[in-house]
Amino acid sequence: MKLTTAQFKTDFLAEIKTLYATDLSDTSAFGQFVALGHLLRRYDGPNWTRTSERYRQDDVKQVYYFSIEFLPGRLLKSNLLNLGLMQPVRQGLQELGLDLENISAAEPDPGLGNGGLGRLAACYMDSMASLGLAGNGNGIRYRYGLFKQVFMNGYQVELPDDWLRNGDVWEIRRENKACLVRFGGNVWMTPQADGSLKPTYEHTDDVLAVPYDTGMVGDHNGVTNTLRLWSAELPPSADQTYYSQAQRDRIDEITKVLYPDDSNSAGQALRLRQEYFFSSAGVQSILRHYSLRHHGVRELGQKIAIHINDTHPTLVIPELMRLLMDDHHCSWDVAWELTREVMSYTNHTIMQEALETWPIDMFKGLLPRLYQIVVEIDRHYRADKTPIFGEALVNRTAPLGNGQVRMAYLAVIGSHSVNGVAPLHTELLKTDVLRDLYAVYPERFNNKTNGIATRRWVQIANEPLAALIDQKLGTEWRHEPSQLKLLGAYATEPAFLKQLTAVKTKNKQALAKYIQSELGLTLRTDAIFDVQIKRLHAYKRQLLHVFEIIREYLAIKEHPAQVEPPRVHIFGAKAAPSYHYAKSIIKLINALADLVNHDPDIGDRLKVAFIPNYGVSLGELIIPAADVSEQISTASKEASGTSNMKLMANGALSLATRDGANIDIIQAAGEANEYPFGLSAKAVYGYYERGDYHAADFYQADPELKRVLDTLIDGTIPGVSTEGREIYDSLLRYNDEFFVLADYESYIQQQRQISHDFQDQRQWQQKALANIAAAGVFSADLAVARYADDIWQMPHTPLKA
Ligand code: 7GP
Repeated sequence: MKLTTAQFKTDFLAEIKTLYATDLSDTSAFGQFVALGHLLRRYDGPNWTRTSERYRQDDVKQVYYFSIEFLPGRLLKSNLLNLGLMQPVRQGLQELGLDLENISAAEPDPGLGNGGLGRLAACYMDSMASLGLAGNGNGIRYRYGLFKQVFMNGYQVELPDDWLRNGDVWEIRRENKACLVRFGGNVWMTPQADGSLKPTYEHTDDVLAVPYDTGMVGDHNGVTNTLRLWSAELPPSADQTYYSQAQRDRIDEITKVLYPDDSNSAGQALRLRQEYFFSSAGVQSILRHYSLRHHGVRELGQKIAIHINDTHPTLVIPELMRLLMDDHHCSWDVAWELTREVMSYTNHTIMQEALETWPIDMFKGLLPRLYQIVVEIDRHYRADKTPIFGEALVNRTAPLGNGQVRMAYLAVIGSHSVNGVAPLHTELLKTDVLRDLYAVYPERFNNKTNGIATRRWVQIANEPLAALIDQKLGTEWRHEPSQLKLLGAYATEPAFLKQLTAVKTKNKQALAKYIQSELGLTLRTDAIFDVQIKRLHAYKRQLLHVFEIIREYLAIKEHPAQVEPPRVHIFGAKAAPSYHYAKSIIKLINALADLVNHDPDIGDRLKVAFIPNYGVSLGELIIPAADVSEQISTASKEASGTSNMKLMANGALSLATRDGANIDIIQAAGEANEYPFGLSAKAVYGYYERGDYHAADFYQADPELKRVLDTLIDGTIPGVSTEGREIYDSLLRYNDEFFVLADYESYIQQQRQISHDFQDQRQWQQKALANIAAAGVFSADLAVARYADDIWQMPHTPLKA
């Protein structure tokens, strides 16, 4: 949209007056943020209304992306960017004596997700709007997001994240669109005159699902889509006193707090209630909306796609069956055909413990009607498939088995598409995790490699880099990230490489300033910024990175004359509160940081910064400042990774195992521009098959490794006698589940190579450039276009691949 600086200033001052009945000098940065948010909503309002109207009038197919997590990050700057208002607003604020950065920092960052899965959902919302796809998000409006992490004496402490305390400027509460979700009680089916069955419910606990909508603004295209998050409330009732306090609490609890588990199934009745709550409310509202325009449900498959982001929303399958049969009078066969046509499922992990299952007794008690339907799905599956695949395989793969409802199997059986998120991951789904179901439905399996929103992760997070790219390529790359590859032409232009170094230094200074103020740690910006940011999990192997730090520490202590380029090791990672081992690693890193950072022999040659409370906003600060991107999971364990893509796009070189999308990154940027190492997935599976991994052999064979490991238990690192012993034992007594010791040597070798290569800044920046130029391949726009083409069958703005 067009907006002059002068007009903006007038509008902004008027907004301040209306909201606060005072003038600008009397407002806080947060107050200014709220006013700016209101103003942007006003500017964008016509787009949002027009978008919904156009979808309705043209009766376009709509996709509903169901996800129990969304991690959108702050929206102020991304809305400004996508509306094309960044320049006049920044300028106008400056003329008023304000700073956009300050105001943006006052915006709460909604932590409605744990990690990669939730952030991916948010990147995809941005891309759907930017592609002009009729894409809707559907999730939960948690009153408390993921816990706020602080460190006390080096230990992780979790504080509540009260992100809604001052309200949310972007959301619209739509009580008129609320629906009822039923739990518990009894249900029985009564035959009707026309031969159909009608359910009668008694003693159910009814919960009111109230939607809150947030506009998802497309990239300069006038499109604003909707992210709908549901909140659980007391149903409107004539006699409110009927609800006891316990009942009120039970309702309140449903959308109160996000489960802090990542790559782990949370086996709690409350989690199951959350899952059914947003699945049911979402599907009800889809059908209600659809029925406004259509008679009957025959066209459902042409007009609606429902995407199941990991197994948490799988109950959309039996819920759609329920509504089609009980409310729309479909036969089983018609309902089943429509359901499978509409549904598609993405798997995000191969970790066994993340494959959700629910005890049948719990499921039946909480969702009696849904249970009847799942039993029926199970019965049909067994009847259809046993003659072809035999009883053993069908028993292994049916939705009901071992006293459990098996969500992943239900998701595959009830969908027309199942995808993994990187080629290796999809391959492992076919050959390992979902092997038996792949035998039954080979045509359903496909790969959709993850992607990231370069708008947020380059244009917003790294303005200096974006401006430099503009100088060379113009601005088209901002809407077509694949054009980044044209940067390759400048690899031999020394002046440009120098500018790249200058950009990186500027970003390192910004991060160093933050670390100085938060951790009181002074950093050299000519040091190698070696970054690992992701959830704390044994398979992600922060521990391997720790061993490199110990090795560097010992090397400086023992051979002070040997000079390597200075290093800063930067971590950001939350551990699930109940994940004891991960928390021990946090304590170890903090204790090591304490030792290293205060040792006068070390000085500024080596620093360790564990930045607390990692999340989207901190990612935007850390990623542009990284030289090295640590992607060091045990091969086969990381489904894809997405921080690997964000770091690459910002010119960090990957120190990476051949796991997840690292493989594709290494291929896209070229082996020579990354630092691959370690066991392959095949080698890891080889160990599993032969059962001949002996971690202790590596310890015995490599004196340097032995020396490093011994520091865990010999008092070298003060304050970790318990944690050090626990970790040491996990490696040597319990045989190192994630092959840390097997990969140590090749990892260290690449770390040495990095220290060597970093000294030639020209060559280093050429490699960084190769990474930036290749990053366009991993644009979320391209990924979402592939979902639209292959899975959802939806037309969209064409993209130049
Ligand atoms: C993550 C995967 O661990 C990561 O490799 C991938 O890039 C990301 O999803 C997006 O696809 N998985 C989760 O965050 C998660 O919670 C458990 O998985 C269901």
